[in-house]
Amino acid sequence: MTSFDVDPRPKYLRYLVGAIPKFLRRPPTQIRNDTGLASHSSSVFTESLRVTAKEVNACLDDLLPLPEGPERRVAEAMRYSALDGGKRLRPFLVSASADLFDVPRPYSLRVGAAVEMIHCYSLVHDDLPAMDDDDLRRGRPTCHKAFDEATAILAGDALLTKAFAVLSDAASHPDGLIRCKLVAVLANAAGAEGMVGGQMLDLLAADADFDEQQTRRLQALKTGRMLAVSCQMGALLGQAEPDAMKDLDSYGVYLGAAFQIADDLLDLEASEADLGKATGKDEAAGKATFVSLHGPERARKVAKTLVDQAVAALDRFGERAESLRAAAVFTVSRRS
Ligand code: GRG
Repeated sequence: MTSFDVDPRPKYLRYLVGAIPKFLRRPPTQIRNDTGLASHSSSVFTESLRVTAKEVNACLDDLLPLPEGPERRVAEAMRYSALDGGKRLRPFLVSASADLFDVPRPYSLRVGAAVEMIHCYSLVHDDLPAMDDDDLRRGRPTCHKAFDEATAILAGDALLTKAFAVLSDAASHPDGLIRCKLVAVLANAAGAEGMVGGQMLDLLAADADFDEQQTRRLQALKTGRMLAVSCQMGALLGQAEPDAMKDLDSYGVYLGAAFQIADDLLDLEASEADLGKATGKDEAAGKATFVSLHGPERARKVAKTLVDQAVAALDRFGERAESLRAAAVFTVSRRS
């Protein structure tokens, strides 16, 4: 059992539940109260997320050394942007998905670190004056404010390319074909057919009246793809059967959609201090979000339904997927 699989229930209860045929078991969502996870499960999840964040930080620290010489400056900017801060939700999804298949932890941590590098590059570039033009990220000056614009562009570029160097290294998985598949799925999710494509739509959205379908597509690409691919990469590491792979992918897609609605709600309702970044920017730019199209109440309901769908997609994994179920609930109950 890994630190993710901490089960708060007494052993006899776990044994009893395990002995009940799956179709007779209460669906996991019904175990929870209206506010999301029972507070104990929620705190177990928060602790698991914290433990993963610590492990991933150590991995990133190893993978991003500081060279001697004047080029050291770009490495400093990479470390500034990738270490210290961030929930590390994507690495958590990689390792919790990989845990379903008993993947050795060093592999899933490296793969999670690679995904986080891409996520951090996207934040660095998103904050640039040519994009969202932000001064604050994760409670600190954005990379281009702490360094300069050119260095921030290079730091983003270097984090992006480093991610693929990490995946192609045999330390990420001994099987070359699996490493190749990991590179391919991440490249597709991050590129013009995924996150970058979504960012393009996001830039266009400021001058266009996007309807619901266009808004959903934008968000699925910009935010959803990187969350969904994290689960897919965990499954690839575990050489999951196609059906299991498909279910984990569905889980990731539902979770990604719920995450984005929660992000839009936070943008509207949370404070800059809580989020560690500027708020209210989508509204100021006149960009459509699910919240602006339907209002916060309906958005909250849809987010909850998406969480239920994410949870239901995990049925085949039974008790072992409890940390992924908790992650889905966390995406909509988080405060930052
Ligand atoms: C520049 C290619 C390129 C893409 C940018 C990720 C992104 C696309 C833009 C960031 C803007 C944004 C707020 C998107 C909404 C969802 C999102 C990615 C939020 C940040 O993710 P968290 O909450 O952040 O996981 P932490 O800091 O915890 O890692």
